[in-house]
Amino acid sequence: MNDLAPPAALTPASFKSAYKPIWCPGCGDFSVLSALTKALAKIAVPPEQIAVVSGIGCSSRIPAYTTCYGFHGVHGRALAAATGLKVARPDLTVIVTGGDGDGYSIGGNHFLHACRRNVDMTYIVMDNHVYGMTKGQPSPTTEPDWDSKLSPGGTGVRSFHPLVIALASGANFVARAFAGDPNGAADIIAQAIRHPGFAFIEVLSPCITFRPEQREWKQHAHPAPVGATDDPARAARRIMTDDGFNIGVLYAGSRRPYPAHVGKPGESPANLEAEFEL
Ligand SMILES: Cc1ncc(C[n+]2csc(CCOP(=O)(O)OP(=O)(O)O)c2C)c(N)n1
Ligand code: SF4
Repeated sequence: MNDLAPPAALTPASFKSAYKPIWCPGCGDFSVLSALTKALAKIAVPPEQIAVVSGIGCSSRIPAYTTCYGFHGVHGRALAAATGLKVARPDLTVIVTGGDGDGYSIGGNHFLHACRRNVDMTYIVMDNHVYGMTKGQPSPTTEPDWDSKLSPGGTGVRSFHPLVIALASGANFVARAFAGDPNGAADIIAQAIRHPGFAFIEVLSPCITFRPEQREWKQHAHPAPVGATDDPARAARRIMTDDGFNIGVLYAGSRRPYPAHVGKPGESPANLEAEFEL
């Protein structure tokens, strides 16, 4: 008789590592980690079949706090690393996590092209409209009139609109979530992982240390009044004209993920390498 125990059912705890997060008490990223582990339990893919890739920033610490394979890379390059990983190992579920500084400043160009390429992965950005890790510099999503020690009188620079830029660049799934609702965020993350192609989730995740006023987001966040559309023009109009706090899946498209030819049964990185040998 085989005395091997059947595999244990996956729960959120199955995806939490033994490392204790070092975020400031009350940081929104705690809830995003909780939402992510709930979502992974929902999709029921074991940790060894998942890779979590990040750049640099408070939010980019997430891979270490999971039991999945992790890659904590260099600032702004998470999507490039994740794209290579997914193309070489299409069998893995690839999730990218990071902040607005990492993803929209130094990594901004990679963001555009990751949307455009539409490789099957999920990108979760914890947007707190500030560089938390380096002590409060304005980021691309900072409001132009945010007055702080490091930006007296505000930057005066127009904010970047990640959702509409993702849509215009070709992302196949676009959603907004709120860290203050980890169950709702978990549902959205699970839907994003299941959706083929590049799925982008902008999570409003307060930095209570450098943007304590973001505690008020709890009063503003509300479910989007209508469900997701598959019409990019309609989605763009809704996203451009909403109040910035519509929570839910806003666009779900049907573009074919890249690359269609790699990852067919029998295809391997060794075969690809052979093609380039002189
Ligand atoms: C090449 C490079 N430039 C700058 C930095 C400094 N740096 C580290 S994290 C960071 C910004 C992080 O902001 P964000 O991605 O919004 O993450 P948060 O800390 O707010 O979660 C910067 C500028 C770096 N590590 N590497
Ligand atoms: S500085 Fe801000 S983003 Fe970083 S851990 Fe603290 S509250 Fe979170």
